[in-house]
Amino acid sequence: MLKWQILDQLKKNPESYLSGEKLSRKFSVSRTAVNKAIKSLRDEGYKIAAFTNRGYKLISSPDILSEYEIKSRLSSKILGKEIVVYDSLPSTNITAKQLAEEGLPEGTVVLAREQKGGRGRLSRSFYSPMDMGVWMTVLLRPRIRAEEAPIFTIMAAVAVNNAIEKLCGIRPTIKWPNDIFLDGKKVCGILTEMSMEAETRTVYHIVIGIGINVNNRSFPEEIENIATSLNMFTKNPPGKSELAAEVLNQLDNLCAGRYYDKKKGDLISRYRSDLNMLGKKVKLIRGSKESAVTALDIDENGCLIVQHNDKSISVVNSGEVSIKVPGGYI
Ligand code: BT5
Repeated sequence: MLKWQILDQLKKNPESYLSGEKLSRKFSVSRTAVNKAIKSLRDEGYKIAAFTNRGYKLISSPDILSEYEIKSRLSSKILGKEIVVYDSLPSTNITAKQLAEEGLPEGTVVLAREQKGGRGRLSRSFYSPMDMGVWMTVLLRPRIRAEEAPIFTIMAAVAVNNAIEKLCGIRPTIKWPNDIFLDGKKVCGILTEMSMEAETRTVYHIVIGIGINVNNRSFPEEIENIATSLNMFTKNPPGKSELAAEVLNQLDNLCAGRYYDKKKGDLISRYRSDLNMLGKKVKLIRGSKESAVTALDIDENGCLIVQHNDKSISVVNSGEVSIKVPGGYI
């Protein structure tokens, strides 16, 4: 598309002006077509200066989720083959599952500027307001059995931490299995869902939903004490497309080599060192059952090893854990 070709040129020449005439010759289009493309870029929020006799210069790019801004930063092999960005969706996980059923390829990524029905686990909701964060879902089609699927949540958590560390200079911690924390508050949640064949428990597809708060200034009352956002930790939070692309690059890197097999040891030790709960008393919530246990370690599949009050030890592969803090649990 002409406007993206022109934007490429403007980005490649940040210091100089590019004349309309030069651009029209380069892409063999009319001057009117160049003007139209510039107008369309401006409508999308790109600030482009224009000086008679000198031409155009890109002053700034908008902080929006866009296919162009993400793709131009990707170095991935599998992820981002197809990128679909919506203005508003009920949930990127729901749309990704529909696209998976329609046969879209592995590596498809669905993003939305806002989600009206963002989902957490166990039908909980995930607050995803317009242009405040990265709300995205990755579609994968690994040949694995359902029991192996939780490793994808672990990969996503490490990928998010790697990306935030690279772009913001701070490394968050992880609350097993799927929450990313900064300074004791949740900055990101991950929801991995799958479709499988009931008989053989072979996975058809997996969708990994990742929600990262980036620009939030406030949260609804019910989560204001437990939620946080990247802009509360750095004066210059990354652009949302930049962050989305870095998470995809990191996740792709962890997925590479028939998914996780080759690098599983590294992945688990990285995840373990990011966990914020080992050695601590945690509340284990499984269905309607709750018990106080000590989180000891995680095993090679990412399952949590806990010690009960009677000193017996068990391995937890599902359910949920709350961390005990003074005065309660988070
Ligand atoms: C999660 O569930 O944290 C998984 C969230 C996954 C969100 C992504 S966004 C893209 C994709 N599309 C979707 O529809 N979902 C995924 P869970 O561990 O169950 O936590 C849910 C709880 O987190 C809620 O009950 C709130 O207490 C809290 N919460 C809700 N919105 C939040 C936010 N924006 N930031 C921090 N905490 C939040």
